[in-house]
Formats: sequence, structure tokens, C-alpha cells
Amino acid sequence: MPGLFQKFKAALAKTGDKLSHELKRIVTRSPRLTGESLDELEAALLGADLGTAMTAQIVAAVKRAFESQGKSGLDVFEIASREVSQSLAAVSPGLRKNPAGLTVVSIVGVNGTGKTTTTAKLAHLLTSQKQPAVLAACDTFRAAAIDQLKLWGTRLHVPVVAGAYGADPAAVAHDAIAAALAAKAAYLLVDTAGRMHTKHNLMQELQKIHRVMGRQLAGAPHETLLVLDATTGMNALSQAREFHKSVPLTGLVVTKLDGTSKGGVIVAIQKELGIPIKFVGLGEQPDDLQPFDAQDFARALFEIRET
Ligand SMILES: Nc1nc2c(ncn2[C@@H]2O[C@H](COP(=O)(O)OP(=O)(O)OP(=O)(O)O)[C@@H](O)[C@H]2O)c(=O)[nH]1
Ligand SMILES: [Mg+2]
Repeated sequence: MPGLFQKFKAALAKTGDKLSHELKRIVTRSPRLTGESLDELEAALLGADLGTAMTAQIVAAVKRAFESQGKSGLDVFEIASREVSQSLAAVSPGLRKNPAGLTVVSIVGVNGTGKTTTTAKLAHLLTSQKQPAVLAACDTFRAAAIDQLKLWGTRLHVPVVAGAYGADPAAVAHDAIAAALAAKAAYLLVDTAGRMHTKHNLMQELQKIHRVMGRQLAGAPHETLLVLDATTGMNALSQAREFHKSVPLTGLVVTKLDGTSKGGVIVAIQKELGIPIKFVGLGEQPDDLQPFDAQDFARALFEIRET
């Protein structure tokens, strides 16, 4: 998908510019690939939050290439891009579909990562594919959270099921499944409240929401997406590990890639957790949610840029 590559490239401007600048400096300055320049390469890759495992793999590949062919024709950008794309699951597996009917998608994560926006963007994506969606406002905790989702519903012409502020989110989820079934919707997208992965009672509340939905509809939630904010860098890893212990995650969404120079964190997350990244958020508009494609992502990350 050529369009996707351009979108990744634009969204990864900050990460890519910084990496490109540093790699060019390392490669052109040193006539030989010394131990020192390999250390600098390592620092640059770690600085983009590619993670220790991926960084070590790239540095080793560069070293091998240098030992076998020397500096002439040594293309660090090409090698890094190849190593990254080979390490990631090739193409996003997309959203799961319940063959028996309604597919319930639970959207979870810590505060402010972009859950509500992602829920809205997903509804937009699904309705544009003629898959009718219903939204469930299960963040009954944060002031204005319900209104925020309702506003998206109005803007996107998607029905929203909500309760009162302070209501039990599991009860709202229950009502929403009933409404989505009655409306013969293809998807129910459940927007949940932000919660710290370290707060035991809040994680139990999430488990309860999932339990109630599972009792009402076999297999629900069929998809549990953890929304991670790319600007938090490596912190996203511990969030993912803790959430995965409480509610089994089926996929990840990494948002705000457009606002960070640490976009490499995508690579670290997927490599270390083995949970597929299904979508990435590249901005605040409904169209800014894109399916993840490892090859396009790796190429965009290590594109040589004019800086
Ligand atoms: N630049 C950018 N901003 C984003 C993206 N996704 C979400 N945002 C912004 O991040 C802010 C928080 O988004 P929300 O969707 O409200 O986050 P949330 O996880 O629902 O927050 P809580 O419900 O409070 O936990 C908003 O200003 C969004 O517009 C993205 O991919 N790129
Ligand atoms: Mg929210």
C-alpha cells in the first residue's frame, strides 16, 4: 500500500529525522567503522526507543556487513530497515470477526493514551467498510467522558449507548450488548475508563466488565485492544505486560506516533511482547488510524531524510 508508506513517513517525521541525522553523521564522519562509531550507532538506535534486543541485532548485522565487504557500499539504513521488518509480524492481522454475529471490541489502557479517540476512529473505519458499529460509553468515571464519546457519535453518525456518570460500567456494557444485538450491528466498540496498570481494584473492575460481557454473549469481548501512547516510550512495555496479566490482550494500538521522536518503541513492543500491533494512530482526525504494516513502517523509519 504506497499510501500507507507516505503516511507513516509523515507521521514518523520526528523519529525519522533524528535517526537519519545521527546515522548519516556516524556513517560519513568515520572512514572506518570503529568500535566508537558502533557505540554511537547503538546510542542512536536506543534513543529512538528501538529497544535493546532490536538495537543489538542491528548493530551486529552492520558489523557483519562491514567485516565481509568493508565500508564501501555499506548501507546502514538498508540493513537496519531490513532487520526491523524481518523481526516484526508482516502485516496487521486486522480486527477479529465473530463468525456467530456481533463482535465485541474492548478498548483499554492507562489514562490519556487515546482510547476514546481510537474508539471513534475505529467506528469510522468500520462504518466506511459497511460494518455497522455501536459505541458503548463505559467510562462512567471521568467527568465529560460520556459527552466526549457522544460528540463523536453525533459527528460520525454512530449510535452511542451510555449510562449515568458514576454508573457501574459493567451494567452499561450489558445494556450496550443488548442494544447492539437488537440493532443487528456488526461491531460493538467499548470505550473504557483510563486506569493505571498498577491499581489492583481498577484492574478488577475491568475484569468484571469483561466477565459480564462474556456471560451475556459467547466469546465477548472477542477482541481486547490495549491503547499505548508512543510518546511514553518504554513505559508502554510495562503497561502492556500488566494489562495482559489481568485481561488477555488480543492486539495493540499505538497512538501519537506523529508527536514523538521515539517511534521505534513500536518495534520494541512487538518484539518483546509478541502481541500484534493492529493499528497505529497518526493524528487526531477520524482518518488518522491506520492498519499496521511492518515493512512500510521499517522503510519509513529508516528512510534517508534531507536534514
Ligand atoms: N497527535 C495525536 N493525538 C492523539 C492521537 N490519539 C489521541 N490523541 C489525542 O490525545 C488526547 C487524549 O485522547 P483520548 O482519546 O481522550 O484519550 P483516552 O485514553 O480516552 O483518555 P482517558 O479516557 O482520560 O483515559 C486527545 O487530545 C486526542 O486528540 C494520535 O494518534 N495522535
Ligand atoms: Mg477516554
